[in-house]
Amino acid sequence: MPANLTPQYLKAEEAYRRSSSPEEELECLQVMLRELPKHKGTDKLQAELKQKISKARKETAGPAKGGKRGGHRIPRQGAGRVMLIGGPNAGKSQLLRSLTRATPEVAPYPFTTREPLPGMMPYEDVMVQLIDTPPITAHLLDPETQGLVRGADLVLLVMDAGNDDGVEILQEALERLAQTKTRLARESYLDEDDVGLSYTRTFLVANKIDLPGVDERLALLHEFCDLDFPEFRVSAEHGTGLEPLKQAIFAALDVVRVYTKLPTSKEPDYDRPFTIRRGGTLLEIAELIHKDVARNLKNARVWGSQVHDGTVVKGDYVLHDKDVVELHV
Ligand SMILES: Nc1nc2c(ncn2[C@@H]2O[C@H](COP(=O)(O)OP(=O)(O)OP(=O)(O)O)[C@@H](O)[C@H]2O)c(=O)[nH]1
Ligand SMILES: [Mg+2]
Repeated sequence: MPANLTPQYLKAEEAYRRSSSPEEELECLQVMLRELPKHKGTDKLQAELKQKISKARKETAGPAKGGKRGGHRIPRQGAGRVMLIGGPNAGKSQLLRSLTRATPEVAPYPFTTREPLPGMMPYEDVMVQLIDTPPITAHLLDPETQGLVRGADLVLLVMDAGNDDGVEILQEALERLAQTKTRLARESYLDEDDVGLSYTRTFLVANKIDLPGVDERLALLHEFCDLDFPEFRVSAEHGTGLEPLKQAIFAALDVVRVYTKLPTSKEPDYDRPFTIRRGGTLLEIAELIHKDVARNLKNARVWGSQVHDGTVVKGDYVLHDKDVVELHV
């Protein structure tokens, strides 16, 4: 890893991984190139960044603008984006049905889902975006799905643990992904030595545990596959094991909820919290409300677990889960 990467570089890199439009990608790449320490050790990285910038430029200028392009058709919504991926017939669509109000087609034969389809999963007082996808096989990997996985906060790798071919089908999907620069890991990161290589944090979801033989199949999976993802056992159809999965999904997003209140009202708006990454500041909340609020922010009063009630803070104040803030512009 090249040494001395600035906080600005790392921030831009994280934004690049999560970007949802070519324009955003281009902007992040330009910051990355500007912030990259220029010396022999970063020559390769510099060249790669330049290449990506020129590619992103073409994409933002090209006729495809605004059209369908890998992963950018579905806008980001809610506290985070979670992809449901896996081999055919694993129960991805059934899982989306069980966790959200979306109604994708579920059928007892493979290749039912043809394109990514989002749904919103309620968790406590926030919503999380889940996206069902077409199956991945040795010969099939939908480019839009691949793009979405790169920018996602979390992947649920769904395995059919109720059928004997489940292990092999999952392995095939993993092998297909391993041939691309979009891979799965315990934590999300970009490979520093190969900017295109992106890893997305993943949970293994063993589905159909209402059927017999699940333990044996999981043992087999671990014998043949060196997977170290956190593991959840569920029956999407019967609703078994979904609560712990939901909790873990929310925890993995690593967001804090912030309730805003007007100076004139006694109570904050408890129905619709804003969510930001843990470690985020008051200024980020102001930006979510409106660019003008961010620009004109003087200070805010905060009620929360970490401060005395009504403490006055500035834009760089780091928020905690369930803080209530009253912004003054
Ligand atoms: N027994 C059992 N069957 C399930 C469960 N979840 C899904 N199924 C069944 O498995 C079959 C496939 O489910 P889908 O949700 O369509 O699977 P998919 O992964 O979306 O399949 P593709 O769209 O082809 O990739 C259907 O017959 C479902 O009823 C479960 O928890 N238990
Ligand atoms: Mg499906």
